[in-house]
Amino acid sequence: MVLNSLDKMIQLQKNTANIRNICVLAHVDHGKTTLADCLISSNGIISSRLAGKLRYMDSREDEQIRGITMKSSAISLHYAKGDEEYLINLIDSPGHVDFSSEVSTAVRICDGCIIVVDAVEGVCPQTQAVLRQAWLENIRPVLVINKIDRLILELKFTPQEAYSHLKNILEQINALTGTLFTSKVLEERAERETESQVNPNSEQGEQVYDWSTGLEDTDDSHLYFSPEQGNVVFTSAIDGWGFGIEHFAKIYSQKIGIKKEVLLKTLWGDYYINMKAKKIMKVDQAKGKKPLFVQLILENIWSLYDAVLKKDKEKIDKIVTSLGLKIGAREARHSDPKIQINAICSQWLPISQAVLAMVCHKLPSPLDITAERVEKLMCTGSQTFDSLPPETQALKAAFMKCGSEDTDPVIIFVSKMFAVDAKALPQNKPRPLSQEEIAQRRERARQRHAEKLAAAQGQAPLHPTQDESALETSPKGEEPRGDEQQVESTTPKPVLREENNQESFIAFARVFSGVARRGRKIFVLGPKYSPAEFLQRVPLGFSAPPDDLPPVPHMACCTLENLYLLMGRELEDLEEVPPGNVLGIGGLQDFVLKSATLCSLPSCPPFIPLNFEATPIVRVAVEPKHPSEMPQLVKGMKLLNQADPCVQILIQETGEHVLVTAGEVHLQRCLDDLKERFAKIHISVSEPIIPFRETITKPPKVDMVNEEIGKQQKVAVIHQTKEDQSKIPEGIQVDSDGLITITTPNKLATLSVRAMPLPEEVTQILEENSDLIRSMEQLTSSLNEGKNTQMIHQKTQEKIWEFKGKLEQHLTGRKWRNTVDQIWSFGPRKCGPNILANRSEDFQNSVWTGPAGKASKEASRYRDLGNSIVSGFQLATLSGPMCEEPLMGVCFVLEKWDLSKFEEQGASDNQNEEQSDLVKERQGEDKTCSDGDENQKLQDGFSEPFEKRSSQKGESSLTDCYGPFSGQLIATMKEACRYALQVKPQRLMAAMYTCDIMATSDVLGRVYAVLSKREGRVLQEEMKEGTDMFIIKAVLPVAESFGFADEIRKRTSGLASPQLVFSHWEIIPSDPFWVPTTEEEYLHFGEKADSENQARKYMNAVRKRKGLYVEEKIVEHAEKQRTLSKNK
Ligand SMILES: Nc1nc2c(ncn2[C@@H]2O[C@H](COP(=O)(O)OP(=O)(O)OP(=O)(O)O)[C@@H](O)[C@H]2O)c(=O)[nH]1
Ligand SMILES: [Mg+2]
Repeated sequence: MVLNSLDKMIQLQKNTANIRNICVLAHVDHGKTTLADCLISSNGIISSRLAGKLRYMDSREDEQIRGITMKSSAISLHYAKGDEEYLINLIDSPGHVDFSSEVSTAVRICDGCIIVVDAVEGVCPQTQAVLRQAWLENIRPVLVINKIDRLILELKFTPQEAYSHLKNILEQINALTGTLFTSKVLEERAERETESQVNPNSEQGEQVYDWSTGLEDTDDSHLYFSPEQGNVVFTSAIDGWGFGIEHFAKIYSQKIGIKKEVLLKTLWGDYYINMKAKKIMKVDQAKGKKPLFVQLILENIWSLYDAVLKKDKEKIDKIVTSLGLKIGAREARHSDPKIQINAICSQWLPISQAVLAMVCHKLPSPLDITAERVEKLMCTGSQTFDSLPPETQALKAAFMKCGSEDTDPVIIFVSKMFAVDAKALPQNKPRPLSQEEIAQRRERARQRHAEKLAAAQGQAPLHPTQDESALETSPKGEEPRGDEQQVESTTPKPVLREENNQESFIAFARVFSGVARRGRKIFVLGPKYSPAEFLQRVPLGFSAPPDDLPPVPHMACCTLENLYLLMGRELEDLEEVPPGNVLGIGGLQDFVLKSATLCSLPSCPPFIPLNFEATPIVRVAVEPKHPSEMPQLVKGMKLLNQADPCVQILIQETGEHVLVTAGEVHLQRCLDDLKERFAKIHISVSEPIIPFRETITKPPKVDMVNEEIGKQQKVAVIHQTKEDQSKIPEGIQVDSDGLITITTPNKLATLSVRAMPLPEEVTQILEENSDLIRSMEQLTSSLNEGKNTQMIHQKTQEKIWEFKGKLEQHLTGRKWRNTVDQIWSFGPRKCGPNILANRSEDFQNSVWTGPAGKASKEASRYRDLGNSIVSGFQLATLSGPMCEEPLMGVCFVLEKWDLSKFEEQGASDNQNEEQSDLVKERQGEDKTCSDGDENQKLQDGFSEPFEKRSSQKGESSLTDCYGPFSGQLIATMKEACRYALQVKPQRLMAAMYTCDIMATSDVLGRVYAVLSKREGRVLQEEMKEGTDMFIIKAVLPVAESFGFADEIRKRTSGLASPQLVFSHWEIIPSDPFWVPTTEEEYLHFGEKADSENQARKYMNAVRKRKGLYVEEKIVEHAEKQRTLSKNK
């Protein structure tokens, strides 16, 4: 029975002060969904007997089978305390790392969160991650320490031991909060410092840089978790009980006559009670006094468990009567002690009361949204709040007010789109039966039952009664069967049947201001939308989107069609949703891909993008089993993309359809969804595609057997040089230190390029600042286009300087002199971890100076050609020579850029302008001859001396015959970069996961065995205090990770399970092109060196996948085979 009618919920939605939007966050399997079950059962949506077993919020089949949550879902609950009634919008989130993007979508639309920690496992990696997410979104957390029963039943702790263990967990989690807080305060302080440096007049005389002051001045006591503050409860969700110390403080203040306030402060902590004096004293360890928490709380719980487990009926009865509880006869007699415990404890210490009371008291309502959070939500990229247009800044007040009047702007944030079966939508559901219909049905059922009874007794079936035949609507007058009838009444109208197979998308959203009304027109703002740009184009002065709006980039207009109350597995229709509520919105699928901001005013900025912890890294190519089903697959992939916040779908240049997912479990879920829901076809899936990066290193000083290279005689030097020469075609000059000089096919320009490995720190800085580099690039291009809309804000400028400073700090030494100033571009895609530095004297341009000023025609011509050089560099960094994977950590230095011939030609073109007709004619003649030349060039490379064709006439014709000059420059630059790489020692870089494994000591050995088999490296091993659990931190190549989790689980019989998160790229030390060259190497590896070369194996696998040429000998030892056959 559902206690709360829809009307009640609608009424509660209007009282914003009593709304709590909360999500449940934790490490995987710490009991979030079980806790949610308990809270839901308090509303009568599920029976309390099923709470914890049903896992109601895990509505998908695979969630139930695997026992883990994969999607976050919301439910609205009612909670009454005293006179106050609250509406709690509860969101259950997944704990598995693969689905951490679902956590981000949940956290964004909440004001508070419940952090659940398993009392045995304590703080785990995902606990840290979710706590950080909550911090980043500025939402307030409360703590639930769950699974206390495990301390009693599994670890067999005494109450005293349990107390110390719980204290320990609290310390750990508070230490984490402390680190987050400290880093934030220091960051803010540093910001203030820079501001005062920029503005020296504002704060004078502060000479000493004192980091501590910021921390000392800031009160942080409210941030920490402590039972006396009321933000911690202890629970056992599976047994249905939980308590905060307030509950016991109230009881004991009456029982022992000590003030409740005093008890509240002392029930947790090292205090004991002197019963005679009725005084509370500090615990003196020597006297063996027990803390109050142990004596008054834990011991009672322990003795109850003890009594039930020992089946001590007398004691149980005593406890039950002393607590004044009424236990049903069925539960009291039940043989399973767990059911008895549940029955007693859930009455004694109802978990939902404890948790919901804490939520309502300690977590903020939507009205309490802080100015800091609002500003953060409104400022995308490197913008600051002050740099927003005044109209936009004014919206901050609307956020803070969270008002529901008609004049308040409507602001809604859609954090994800989720798919539901169109059948499940309220409008497509069969309408509920009226009272009369129900009565009729009941009557019919009774008659059928009577008939059955009669038949069983051997009597002839009764004829339908007059009454019944009148009721039956069956056209043939046949006797309708009960189940048929059932089907008929629950099947939606035939018109909708077609839609039944369809998925309908619902936006998971929250109203931040104003009332969302059905039928209301609203702007949909994409993440790149800029209110400043809009305000320039369209004057303000309207509150609803007009129909004749000129098209504005990243903005669309739509009507709010269907609004829903999210009730876990169900949706309820709503007409309007007041501010501060979580809701579902139907009909947005054509406007919103994954997330968006909806607003009634165009001055609203898009919300900052969700911050995802996991990077999608596991790729597979998919194709339909039957080629004709390709269109379904493409459509299905599009739907999947929309339905998952983190999956990426790509169509590669090779035509492959690729899915990129966060991990194996995520991949499996996506494939299942694709097969069963979105595409509904059979698909074949490739082996996971493992990404690599290509880079170069410094030449090694020692060989493969650790002998110094310089001292040895190179046995295979001749062989080696031959190989090197074959890689570089003739016509390209390579000097001894790797400078490549190459001329464009038309011989008009010559480029000299060198490749150098960047120091590791620099690559890291580039990776970390890719957003900043992107905004620098956007600024430059908008300035280039002559737009001046985006003024560089002071803060952005400072960030750029800081970034430059960091680069300078690491690029020191003669080799790198002035390199930072010469940086011309980053690549690939203009923001990657590779650098193009321009050392040529003819044309100076760098990323720091912005675009070259609007100068003469000459300069702009250079700029255009410069763009070609940059494009060539971008192409070269996008796919390297080893296996066409992107480059990383390489600096290309353009040493010289000789355009003199091109300029000469340009000058002569000017001279010849008057005789252009004549020239055209001649070009026609020359084309034929130069075509021949081109063929020759293809045959013998660039060997043909340029002088042969150096006549004025020839040159101009050559320009045309090789295509546009800019295109030639791009190709030549790309070639130059590739060759420059090939003359250096090349290396592959592998993607690495960090892997956290929790394991008990007896399976530790097996975990290590699996790790080392898969080339994992253990970084750290830590024992959890008070348990025999170990936490192992390791790194593992992504390439070796497939099936890793399963293997670990199997080998340890499920006692250990790893969590893998992408962390960084690492150079694979072996050289993929390695062949033995030194004497020692020959001795050690033999001439063929057939021992396995990991890097070559990876490289060849990638080349094979991409259909590139792979140098492999199919018959390795032919002579041996012959000998064998002879001997037969
Ligand atoms: N002993 C004990 N087991 C519990 C308790 N709460 C939950 N469990 C068990 O822990 C397991 C995981 O519970 P879930 O509620 O699915 O955990 P979750 O945090 O939702 O897991 P994910 O959603 O996958 O992250 C289940 O087998 C539960 O029965 C508890 O209080 N005590
Ligand atoms: Mg769950």
